[in-house]
Amino acid sequence: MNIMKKNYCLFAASFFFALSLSVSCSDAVIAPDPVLPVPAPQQVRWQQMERYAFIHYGLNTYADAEWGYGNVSPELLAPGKLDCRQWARVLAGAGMKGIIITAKHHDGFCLWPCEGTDYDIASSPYRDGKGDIVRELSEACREYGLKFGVYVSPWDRNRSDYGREEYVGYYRSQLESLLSGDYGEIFEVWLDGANGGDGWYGGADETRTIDRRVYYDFPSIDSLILSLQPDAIIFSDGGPGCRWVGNERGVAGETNWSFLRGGEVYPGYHAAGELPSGHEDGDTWIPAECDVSIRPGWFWHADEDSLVKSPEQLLDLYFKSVGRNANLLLNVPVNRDGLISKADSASLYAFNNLLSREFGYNVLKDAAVEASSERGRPFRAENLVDGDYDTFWSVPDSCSAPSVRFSFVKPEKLDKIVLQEYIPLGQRVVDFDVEYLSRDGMWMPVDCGEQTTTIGYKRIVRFRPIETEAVRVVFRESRGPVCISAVEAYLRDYTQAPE
Ligand code: FUL
Repeated sequence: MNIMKKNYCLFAASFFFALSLSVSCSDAVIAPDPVLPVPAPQQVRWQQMERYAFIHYGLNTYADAEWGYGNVSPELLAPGKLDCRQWARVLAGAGMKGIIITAKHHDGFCLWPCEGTDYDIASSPYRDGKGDIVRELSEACREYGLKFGVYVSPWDRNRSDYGREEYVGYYRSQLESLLSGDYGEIFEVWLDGANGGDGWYGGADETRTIDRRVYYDFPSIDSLILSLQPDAIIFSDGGPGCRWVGNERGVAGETNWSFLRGGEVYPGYHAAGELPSGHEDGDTWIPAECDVSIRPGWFWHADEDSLVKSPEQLLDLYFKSVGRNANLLLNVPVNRDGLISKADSASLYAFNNLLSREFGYNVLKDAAVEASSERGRPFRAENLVDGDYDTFWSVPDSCSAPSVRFSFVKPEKLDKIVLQEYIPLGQRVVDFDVEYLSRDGMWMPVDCGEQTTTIGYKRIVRFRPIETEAVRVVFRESRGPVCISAVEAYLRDYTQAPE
């Protein structure tokens, strides 16, 4: 349908636009009813963070491993120059809004002094066994205005009791110690889907299989987390706070619904192919998060220093995650000195500069805005360009396929458009088109090479640069009247308002 859609008759489209402008839909000033499911307020705040960093660091950093077996000595953790303030400074400087650290990865080693195990930082030479990297980082995050989150692997390849009920009690006590408030507010708790397999298991050195659906009793783990940190977003393959995007390349679906069918997706879910787009018929708000590493591995390896993603690659990931209604969780591993390497910080800063070049000046700010229909003054089309997410343009319930047009005094150049739905009332848009007025007065589709289906919290449509006197967005299909918070348009390296 989508390909066919691109071949529609332009004449008919222009006729439709002219017709819809002349039809006056009945004026209603109450906001549209929500279209379920809708996000919790903390999910809206989380989505507004857009991009934040992962840090993978631990014994794997020294053992040159990705999945530690759980048998490496804590003696290895002896970073000469470890400085959590450097991590926070670099990441905040690169525009990240928070940091999530591997407090415990699959090897079971804890970066904080953890009761119930001696496979932790207290057994390492770091600060003579008196260190606590979770605390140091949480304080550095506060200092640099970043939110702080923890990755706490359910799988533990070190524990002798892994696979038995006792282990689940131990795991819960770990969550309690991390989330009880000692480390301040935690914005996200990351529950990985890798669960069970071979490991050291206290010397048993064997393979252990658990039933991923029932072993941990995840619903009660979620309740425990939320009882301690009510605003925390819980990540897992199936949420409940946010979901895995289904790949580790950092790429969301062009069509991306922020819903899943409740209770269907669990950590280690078999049909990960459903996750980039979500479930269109889902009944539970579970938006996507794109986790991806700046290097091939999640942990630091000397031989990957030359393989750090370039600023242009990071920019592309931004468009394919944040630009497709997902959040970007970008991993930046800390090296053996206990620092973010220069290669990584250089790429991150340059990526941040590229973003400023991409989004320098919103050319729609000076445009005349004209909608095919409006739902009364509080929902007028000018809300699209007022820079306030909480005001939005909407149309009467009876209006289908509305459109909005932006006209310039003189031709403007642009190469991308940013659209935002007002998600507190639900995700609605199913199908839309971006068009521009050609020199001969025809409405032409922009050349974006992507499906223009869902929008959600944010959708960025990049296209071959155009020069035009007007652009318009036609909302062809929607689950209820559209509620659009913002439409912006940009041209790379265009940073000045016109004279
Ligand atoms: C995966 C883990 O197995 C990797 O080691 C890494 O932590 C990544 C973010 O999630 O599932």
